[in-house]
Amino acid sequence: MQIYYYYSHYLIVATHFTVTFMLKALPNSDFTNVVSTVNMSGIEAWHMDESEEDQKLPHRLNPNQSVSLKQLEEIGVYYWKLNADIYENDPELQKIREERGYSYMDIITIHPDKLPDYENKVKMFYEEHLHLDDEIRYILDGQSYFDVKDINDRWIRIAVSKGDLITLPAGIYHRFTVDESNYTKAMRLFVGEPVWKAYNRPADDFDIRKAYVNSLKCS
Ligand code: KMT
Repeated sequence: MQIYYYYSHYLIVATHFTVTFMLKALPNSDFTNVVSTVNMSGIEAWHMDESEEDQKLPHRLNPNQSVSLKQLEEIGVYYWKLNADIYENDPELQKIREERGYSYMDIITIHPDKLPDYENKVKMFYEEHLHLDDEIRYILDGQSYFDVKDINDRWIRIAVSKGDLITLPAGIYHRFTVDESNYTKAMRLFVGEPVWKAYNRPADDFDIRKAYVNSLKCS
């Protein structure tokens, strides 16, 4: 009996050290992403249908064509799962902000009663556009969709909800919409002073667009 106790104790300790070592051996962003993958309770992405119906619907293909985290990373989209209940004092969020220089933050609540000119803003967010900087959003409550264009110019819909921190690279064509719940509260992060300007498609002549397209060719 005692020998079994020592053996199982040994196994637990050995597994702990092996996993810790494997995670620490990875570069920092990979470390965070692996941890996120382990804790992941649900970012989900899929290729969209072509229907012009209500933007707030899921727009899945039938059968569904899901898109993995790895495929998202290949087009420069990164993801972390955090504990949004402690966002005001979260060392993990703090670490990401320090490492990546996300010095600016504000909080936006997208809801008909909270956001002036709600319906027009929802339409505006849904125009296909790019930014000159990364778009970094941490979902504190509710849920919504970020759509990004893949390498073949097909829409990928990414469902985000409480605890999801997502970064979209500068130069990627994308758009945003609430779902039918009409509610998302999100932290907007930025390196330095925020620049909200969106350039609607076509914006192919921008240097940032060319750099982004080149980065895809090289990867
Ligand atoms: C913005 O800049 O306000 C947006 O991108 C809207 C979506 S925030 C979840």
